[in-house]
Amino acid sequence: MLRITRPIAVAMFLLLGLSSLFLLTSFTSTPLLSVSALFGSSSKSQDRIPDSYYNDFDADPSLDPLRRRANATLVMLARNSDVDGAVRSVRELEDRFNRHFNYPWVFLNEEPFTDEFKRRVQVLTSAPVSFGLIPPDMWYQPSWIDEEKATAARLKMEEDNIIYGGSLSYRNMCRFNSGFFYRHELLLPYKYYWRVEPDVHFHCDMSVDPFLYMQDNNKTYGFTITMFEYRATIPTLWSAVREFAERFPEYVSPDNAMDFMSDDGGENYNLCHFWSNFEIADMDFWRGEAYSAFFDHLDSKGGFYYERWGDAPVHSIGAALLARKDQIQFFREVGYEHNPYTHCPAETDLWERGRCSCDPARSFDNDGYSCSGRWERVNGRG
Ligand SMILES: Nc1nc2c(ncn2[C@@H]2O[C@H](COP(=O)(O)OP(=O)(O)OP(=O)(O)O)[C@@H](O)[C@H]2O)c(=O)[nH]1
Ligand SMILES: [Mg+2]
Repeated sequence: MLRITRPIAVAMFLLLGLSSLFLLTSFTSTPLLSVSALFGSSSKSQDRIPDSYYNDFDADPSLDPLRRRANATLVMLARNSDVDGAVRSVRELEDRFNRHFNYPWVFLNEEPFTDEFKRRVQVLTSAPVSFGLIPPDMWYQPSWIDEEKATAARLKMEEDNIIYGGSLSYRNMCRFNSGFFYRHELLLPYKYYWRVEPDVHFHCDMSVDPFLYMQDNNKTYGFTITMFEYRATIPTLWSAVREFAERFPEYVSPDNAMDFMSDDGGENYNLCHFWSNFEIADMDFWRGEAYSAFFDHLDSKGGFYYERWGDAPVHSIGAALLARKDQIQFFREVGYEHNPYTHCPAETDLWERGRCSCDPARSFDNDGYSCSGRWERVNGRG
């Protein structure tokens, strides 16, 4: 007689569990969550930028001018009135990173930049700097939006005290960042970008070229801070995403990161997103067929104006759905602050190597409102 010993019983239980999980996920109508994404196996150190990417600027402050460079730019969207904050951000990123690497800067605005803005920014860097005007059709509310409905939505959100709920220009900005900046003529020559906002802080030396790391490792999207979105700004976003996935299953990536954004196989959004005021990403991904179809689908719903869809959840869901999870990079090495939150490297060697001015104990990663613990978990770390 076959006796079922305890280890055999456990193994059978696990096998049965796994196969029913497979059956369950393979019969959901929307293939948002790929089964293999559930089984991440990487260790905590696996996503760190390898030592070979670090430069020793103490030993040799100048980089070989013939060194490998990526096709990349730093980009900032700003108003003329943002000039002081823009100057502070550029100064810090130049000091911490770009004075060694000399990547170009692109500044964009829907109004012409003043001579004062240009002068104050240009003096900060020896890298090429260009200033672009955003064409009106990339910025302003499209004519097919029902203005009465949009106005009513803004008034209601303002009444409900939703941050930027009553602002039209904020909505223009979110739609532009979601679907247009990478099509601006000044950005078309470049593949990778680092998004920088006025008044942010870079707390650590960056002696690595993050663009080369992205390029060599086929990365699509890099972030430092991740958190929950305000549900009231995106009431119908997830249903539009689901509709997209049902209509265009061919664009949904295998091994995607949907388990980071949904706790129930894609049924509902858990509101986690990458905070897009910092992004290092591949514009060819945004320009590609899949994300273009995704943006057009979302845009056609009018949610940028009838609600207040942010570029953060739109980029994040786009990247999580249409790229593989291993193409999304947590830049744990970068000390970054956008009021009121800071990401500070938790790993002592990274913090020391970067001569970071932030306090790891106060890193937003430790906050209950952060999704970074969840990111580590779905990647099999912690
Ligand atoms: N040219 C232009 N840039 C804008 C406009 N509104 C926002 N921006 C820029 O778009 C980016 C995001 O705007 P922010 O006002 O910082 O929005 P936020 O980060 O969600 O909110 P804050 O907490 O206020 O920083 C920043 O780079 C701003 O400079 C605008 O109307 N015109
Ligand atoms: Mg900001």
